[in-house]
Amino acid sequence: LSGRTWHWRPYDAETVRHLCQRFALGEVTARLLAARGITLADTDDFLAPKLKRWLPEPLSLRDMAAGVARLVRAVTTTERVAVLADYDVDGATGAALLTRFLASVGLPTRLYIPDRLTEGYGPGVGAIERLHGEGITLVITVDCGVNAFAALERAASLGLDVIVVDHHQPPPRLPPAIAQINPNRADDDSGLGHLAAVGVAFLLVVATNRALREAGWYRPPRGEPDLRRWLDLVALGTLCDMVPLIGLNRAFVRQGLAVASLGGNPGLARLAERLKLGGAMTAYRFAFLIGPRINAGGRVGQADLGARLLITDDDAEAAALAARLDDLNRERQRLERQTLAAALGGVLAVGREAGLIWAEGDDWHPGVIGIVAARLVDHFLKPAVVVTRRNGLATASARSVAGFDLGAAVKAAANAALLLKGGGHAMAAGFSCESTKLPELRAFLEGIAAAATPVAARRLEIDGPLSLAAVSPQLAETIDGCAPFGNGNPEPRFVFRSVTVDSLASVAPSLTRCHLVDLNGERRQAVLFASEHHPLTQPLRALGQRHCHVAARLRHRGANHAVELLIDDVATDADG
Ligand SMILES: [Mn+2]
Repeated sequence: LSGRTWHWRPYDAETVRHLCQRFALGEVTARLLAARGITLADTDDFLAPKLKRWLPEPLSLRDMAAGVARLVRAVTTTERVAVLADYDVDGATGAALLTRFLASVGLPTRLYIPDRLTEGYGPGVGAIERLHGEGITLVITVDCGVNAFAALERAASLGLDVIVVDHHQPPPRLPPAIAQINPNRADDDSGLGHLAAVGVAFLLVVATNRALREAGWYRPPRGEPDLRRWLDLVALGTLCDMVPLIGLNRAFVRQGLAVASLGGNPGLARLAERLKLGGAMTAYRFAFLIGPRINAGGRVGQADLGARLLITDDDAEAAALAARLDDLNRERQRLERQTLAAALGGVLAVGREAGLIWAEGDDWHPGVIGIVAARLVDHFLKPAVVVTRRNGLATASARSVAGFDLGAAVKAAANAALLLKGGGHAMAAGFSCESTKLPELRAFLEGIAAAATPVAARRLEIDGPLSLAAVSPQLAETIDGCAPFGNGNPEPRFVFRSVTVDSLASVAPSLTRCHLVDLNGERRQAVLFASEHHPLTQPLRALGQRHCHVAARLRHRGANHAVELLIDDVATDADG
């Protein structure tokens, strides 16, 4: 009913049979593994990813050796060091990891998180001059810096050393730095391009720790820190940055979630408490409940709150910061709802024939337009641009679907002199321009979108049919064995055939609850997250007692581990 087509994830029946026999797996699990390309030889590493097995030699990253040598010198001579990071979760966790590690080896550091609204993204010339003025002699940038020509050239001219720890796509020529540690450098052959910045930062920590040990830094009474206790930070940043959950990332997340469940980080513990998250930490909780609160400060409040929450060891401060971030997140949600409603209203008023969704308004909060663009993509399954206008200036955030290279389109617009500045990658981009240029710019981008054929957003991948009777806490636990899910390891989705939808109730603005009932009278709780305007909401209500097929994922609910179904799409026989 949403306009998407359903596709079975293909798998090899022979592999499924072997997996069942060799590993005593249930048929459903074996099917999931086979559909994800996991072979017999990989199965152990997949089901129980060990850090020891996946952790590479950190020095295999280009420039790692130079960065480690410089950092060791800073530690052993107690230099004044600053950690500068983006406010988002990857940046905040990377900054917290480096800050905690350096503090544990005796080096206090200065935290600097630029305000995206006033300073822009990454290190600016102003930040570099300020840190230099404070007597800082070494800056480590995390999750930013690879493109910061002006700032890094200024630092070089001031004699301020910089180590860049990043994973963003680098330009052909790199700005000057003591070390540019980035697995996505063209000349880096570590094969670690899937890491988030916090993952790269962890490798810097591993290598620096080893170098300090070899330099005799840990002679008593000074002890060596246990790096594993900070894997909670690595897992959080990795999950929230939406990098593929494969190889080392999988090991980081699995081990990090186990560490997080012990509650050793006061900030994370207080935040989980505030959200009433009892029990073990899960990938879902990190990605969708904790993560948005960590970066809420950067979106609508004060940029460094998230990083400070992750750094503090003071329980009272942790509780205060957790409360503040939770409040800011509520404010962000309110702004997001308001902006989404206004944007949807505008889009629906003009119809939806174009190959690109365009929404613009005055004084929409720049901190939420990216999220609103992502919601519009979910809704219309087309690339979306959300523009906020203020004082003759327009700022935009855009999200795409597979098959349409948004970054390239924005670059083309910049080359056509339509933008003041702009950049991004295939799936997400941002730009600013003069408001008077908007009509021309819109026509320009719609022209490019019309020529493209975005297809993937219209596909819904399905792992297979399942009966309602099979939906149980035991099955959910089995599926959790294949977690964490995300990019590169899609969460299992099943089809429940010939069911009716019963006791439908709208319980919140974007939340509908119901029961699915099959021909045998088996019932299960289900939930649909979709606003009133979502293409599924009205048709679902109009179904009545007619049979339909439901595509859904399993979700634990509450502390009692009941299982409910998260509805992704519904088809009737009329859909063919
Ligand atoms: Mn990142």
